[in-house]
Amino acid sequence: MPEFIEKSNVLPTYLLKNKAQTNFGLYNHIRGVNISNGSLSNLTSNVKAFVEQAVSLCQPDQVHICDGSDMENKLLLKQLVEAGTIVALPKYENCWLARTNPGDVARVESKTFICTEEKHEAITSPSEGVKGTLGNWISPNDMEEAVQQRFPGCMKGRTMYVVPFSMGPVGSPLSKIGIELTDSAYVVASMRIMTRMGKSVLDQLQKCEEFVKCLHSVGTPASGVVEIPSWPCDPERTIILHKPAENLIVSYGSGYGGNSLLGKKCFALRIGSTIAKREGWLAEHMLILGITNPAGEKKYITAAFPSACGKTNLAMLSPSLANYKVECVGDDIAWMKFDNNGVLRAINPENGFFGVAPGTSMETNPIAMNTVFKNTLFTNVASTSDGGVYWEGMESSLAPGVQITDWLGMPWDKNSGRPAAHPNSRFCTPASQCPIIDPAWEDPEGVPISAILFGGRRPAGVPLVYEANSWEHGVFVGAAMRSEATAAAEFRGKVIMHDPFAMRPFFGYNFGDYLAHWLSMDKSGRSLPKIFHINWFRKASDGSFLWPGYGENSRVLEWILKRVDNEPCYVDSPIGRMPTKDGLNLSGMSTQIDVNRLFSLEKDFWTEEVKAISTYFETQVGADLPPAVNEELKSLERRVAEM
Ligand code: GTP
Ligand code: SPV
Ligand code: MN
Repeated sequence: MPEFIEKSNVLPTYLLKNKAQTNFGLYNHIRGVNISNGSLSNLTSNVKAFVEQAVSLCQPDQVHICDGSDMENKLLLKQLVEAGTIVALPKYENCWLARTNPGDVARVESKTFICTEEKHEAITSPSEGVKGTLGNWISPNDMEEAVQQRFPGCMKGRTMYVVPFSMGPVGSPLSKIGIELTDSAYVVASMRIMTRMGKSVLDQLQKCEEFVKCLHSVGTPASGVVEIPSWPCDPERTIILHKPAENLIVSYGSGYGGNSLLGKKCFALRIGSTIAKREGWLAEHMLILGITNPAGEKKYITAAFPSACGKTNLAMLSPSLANYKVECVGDDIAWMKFDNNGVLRAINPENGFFGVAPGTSMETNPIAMNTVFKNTLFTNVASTSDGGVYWEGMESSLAPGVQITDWLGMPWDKNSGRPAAHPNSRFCTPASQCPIIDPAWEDPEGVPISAILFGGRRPAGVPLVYEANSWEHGVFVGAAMRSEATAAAEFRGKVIMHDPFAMRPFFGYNFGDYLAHWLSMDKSGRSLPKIFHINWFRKASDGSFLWPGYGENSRVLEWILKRVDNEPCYVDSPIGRMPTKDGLNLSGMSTQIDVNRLFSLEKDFWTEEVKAISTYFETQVGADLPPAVNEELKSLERRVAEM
């Protein structure tokens, strides 16, 4: 147990209260450090204790308790401009561009750890000589050591911000609260967009004491030399630690995305999945959308695709099919729980979109384009001489004569031979600005889910869509997911990686137990959503996509909705249920579709696929694999053998 947390847990409450009372009114400080904004008296004793311990450890120059107000935000943005961290984008209203240290541009899965007493609680046991890929474990002692090697004095000369935030609408029975302590004003400004942040959360904490402790520092390299003062970080010693037993997250060395906006992957997925396991619900890397058919019937679906594989795009779909309407509830994370009527209900715990910029365009995602040009913090995109932004895909909206500066701050043109925007550059924008935000997106009860989609980038072999035969088969399909690596993580090259449930980087506990938890959802009296697998990314022999994707994906959603209504528009195949010959509506498509290739199932491919899944289960999951999932594998193997 890290010493600074242990202390906070053993300090008697009356002592803390007395201390605060002595301080308050005379001078507003905590452990001798001045509080530059906010008042200690607004913090519950638990929060106060957490802040005190972190102040002792990190030794900031001052403490700023965030209230989430406009004025506070303006002040922070001004400071960020003065520090050179962001620049204004005068072409738009209240938009800003941050350029990071080029060594700090994505999540770092290899430096992310789950801390439990027993290794087996956190991760599966790979076979001898095999490197585990389903998460990293750290012992409590090693975590303590990692903290002590990095955090003492790490905020000297800096401000520690106290960021109270709610994942989910403040006060919803499905929501959870966190307190992030950070030395990055960029993180504060981003958290204000991505979560409900500020005073209302402190008020809510007076009613429910529980919160997830999040400690974050961008750090300083061991040499003491900050290479790029506008973006301090310490890539060499970056580490992201999670201790589920204490609802504790400690992150050091990176200011980027999922490494530093601790409400997102660290809380809503890793710690969230452990809370969900305990409380009997699901915390998943899934978008949530509502779709209304021409008859006016509305259903909600969720979909899990790995990072940079199309969640934001699907969540904001503009259907090419006439008289269909898609509305967005969330683009990255779903918290789902069966209600008393046996209906699975989902909330989006986030308040904004941290979306991949490159590839977003008026042609592919006009809804996102109509969302992001006000009140948005861009990171690592290119900028234009008329005060705007630019990235790959925006070619058609570029005004003539405009000069481009790339994400590194260098002059750029299309002959530069490198991308203008970093492939993992992002927009951070309020969800409420999305023109198709669902009317129920903040419903405290969540929206009812009819279907769950799994998918990934599969250039070969995997058809456009198929349906699982049962809940167990669906859990197997999720467990067997694979996808081509993207720039959202530190991996290089186009290798096909296993990414079960699109959660490989985000499991908070043993993957075998996670599968068992999914299987346990199948209880009598519940209406289980149907499960599907989709692949927008199958390629022809010339390397082009066989399916145009984006708005045309509405055709696949239509088939899925028909299947949810039990229409007999499917045929059985060895891998699951596929659309009948005229089951998928392809009428009026502008491009010629090679339907046969798009849906073809090849015995050789699937024999290899079964082998790969089997090896993966054996070497990575081993004895932790629930028998029901293994049986699904065996019956797929038999069906493929008979192909
Ligand atoms: P994270 O935010 O990292 O979790 O990513 P995401 O799953 O939300 O991915 P996103 O929707 O941002 O898509 C990533 C990239 O996939 C974009 O650059 C798109 O161009 C591309 N993409 C999305 N949908 C489609 C599609 O239907 N077809 C094709 N070919 N590409 C797509
Ligand atoms: C992802 O990688 O899945 C993201 C971006 O959504 S980050 O918040 O950096 O994890
Ligand atoms: Mn994501």
